[in-house]
Amino acid sequence: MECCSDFVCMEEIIGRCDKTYMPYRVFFVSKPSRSTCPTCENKWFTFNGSCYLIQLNLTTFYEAVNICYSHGASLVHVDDKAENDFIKALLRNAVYQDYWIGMTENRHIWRYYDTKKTVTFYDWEQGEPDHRNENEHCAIFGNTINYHWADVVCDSHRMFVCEKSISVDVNLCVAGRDKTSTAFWPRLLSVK
Ligand SMILES: [Ca+2]
Repeated sequence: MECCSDFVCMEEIIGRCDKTYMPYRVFFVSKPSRSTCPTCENKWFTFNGSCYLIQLNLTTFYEAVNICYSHGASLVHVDDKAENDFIKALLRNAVYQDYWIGMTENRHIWRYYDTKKTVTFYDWEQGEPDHRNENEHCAIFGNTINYHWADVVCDSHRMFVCEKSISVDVNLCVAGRDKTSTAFWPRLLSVK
């Protein structure tokens, strides 16, 4: 279950979001799973505040960037081990191929392509990045290396994953998604 961005997930099983209103403390409880708050669109996977779309077309790095952009998303960022594990699990269940990661290298420093921020988490395959011929400025999850990372030529063709934040209309969230089903409307459990 995903709570709205400014809500805190209290209980995954029953689907409870909590928000502290000053001076009131209000709990909203609604139907477990998808209807509690908006989650990702159809075909997008949800994880920790982001939505992920696996793209099964083979494109260059820059084509992949543009296609993600057209979806209001970025080529995937991998911020930590948990996110890396999540994405690798997705890829193992997708097509057996390499997938772009949204970062590029310059003078052996890796930065996210869109934000230009230095990358802090890596999952390189042993011996990677090898900067072969000083011509490998992009990175992939490699299918032959159990989806560890490798640097490759940006003009090569790979599949890719787009990522965007879950965008939330808080009013929609409070009202619940199933507006026609009053049984699942949020209930005010306690005020003050
Ligand atoms: Ca390499």
